[in-house]
Amino acid sequence: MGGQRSGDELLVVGVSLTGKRQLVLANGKNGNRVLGSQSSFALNGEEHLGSNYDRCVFNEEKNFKLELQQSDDESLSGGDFNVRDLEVYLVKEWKIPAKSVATAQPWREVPLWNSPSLLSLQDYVSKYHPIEDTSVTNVNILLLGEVGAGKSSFFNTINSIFRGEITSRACAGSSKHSLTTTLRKYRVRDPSSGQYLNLRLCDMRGLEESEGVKTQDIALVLDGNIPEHYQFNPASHATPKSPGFKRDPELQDKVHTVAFVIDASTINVINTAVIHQMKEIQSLIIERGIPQVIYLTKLDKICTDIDNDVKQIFMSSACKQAVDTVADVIGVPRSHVFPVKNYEKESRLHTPIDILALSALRQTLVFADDYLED
Ligand SMILES: Nc1nc2c(ncn2[C@@H]2O[C@H](COP(=O)(O)OP(=O)(O)OP(=O)(O)O)[C@@H](O)[C@H]2O)c(=O)[nH]1
Ligand SMILES: [Mg+2]
Repeated sequence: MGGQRSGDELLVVGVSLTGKRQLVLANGKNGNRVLGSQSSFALNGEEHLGSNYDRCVFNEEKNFKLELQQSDDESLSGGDFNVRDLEVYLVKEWKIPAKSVATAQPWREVPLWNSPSLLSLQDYVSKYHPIEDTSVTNVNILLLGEVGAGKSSFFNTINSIFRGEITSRACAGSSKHSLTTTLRKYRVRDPSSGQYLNLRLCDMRGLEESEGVKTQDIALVLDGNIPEHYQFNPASHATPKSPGFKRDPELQDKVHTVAFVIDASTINVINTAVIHQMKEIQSLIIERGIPQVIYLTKLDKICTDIDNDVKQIFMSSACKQAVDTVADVIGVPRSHVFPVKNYEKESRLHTPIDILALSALRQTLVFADDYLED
């Protein structure tokens, strides 16, 4: 398949898959629906090609080639294998992976990418206790963000660091709707002490336009009313009659810091409904005086230098630009935005990846203490 980028719009002119099936992607002018030989169906259910179809290679002329895998054509065609010829599909925005442009100076203080630096961060997190004179023994950090942003992967990354090997306790992957459907308050064990860390990473269903979690449910999560394992229902929010609903939550049950998890490779195309919901959620967070941070993920997808070597993150102009944009769009100080690279393709731990994730977590714990102090 091929196409040409023009301005901010990318026109995909056709697809021809080898074998019997022929697919040509349709555009949005037919209400984003395409005609198969016998039926009509929504293309991919969305206005843009999802992360399932992002194996996109650009050449110097900005022509691109999208490499589809065998499994893609089923999801593209909605399982309709009678599809032969479809119309052109218009992709509204496609971020071209930035060429490696290094800034003259690092845009933020660069950590020492070595084992002592990692050990000191690990030591801080494993010895962390919420400030005394509160009843709180564990701080609750809520991971919140769009479907597929990397919330569960961030928990897996932290858990892997302490386990000393790549782990995958939380289910992570690409899917049209949120893979995580319940509220999980994950604890992390530090094998060196045999103790659990004094924090919980709360993972939940992602935000999305149609089937996402309701803002009312998020208010209840912030206030500690919703129990662990609660199954979010996109059609209706929790009520005091919901199973396990906590009518009188204590400070220990509440969220003490919110970490918005944002996919750097899609910040320019975040669905406006999702941004609107994030703003509503922010009002709830601000009303409650809860600190907020941003974990900016998938930077390896916007800068080839970072993909090759995570240590380049603070020298990458694409990363700096992404941090500036997200701070502006979400409305938080840039110092609250933490670039991270989650474990996803790696088969062993890498010190720089660990340092980025633990630096983000360390600062989040400092903010959580600020909240508890007040
Ligand atoms: N390249 C890259 N991929 C990532 C990164 N973080 C997560 N991913 C991938 O993105 C996909 C979605 O990650 P998840 O952790 O499942 O995202 P989520 O926010 O939990 O998504 P839902 O539970 O579906 O709302 C997975 O395929 C991950 O492997 C990252 O930093 N870089
Ligand atoms: Mg998840």
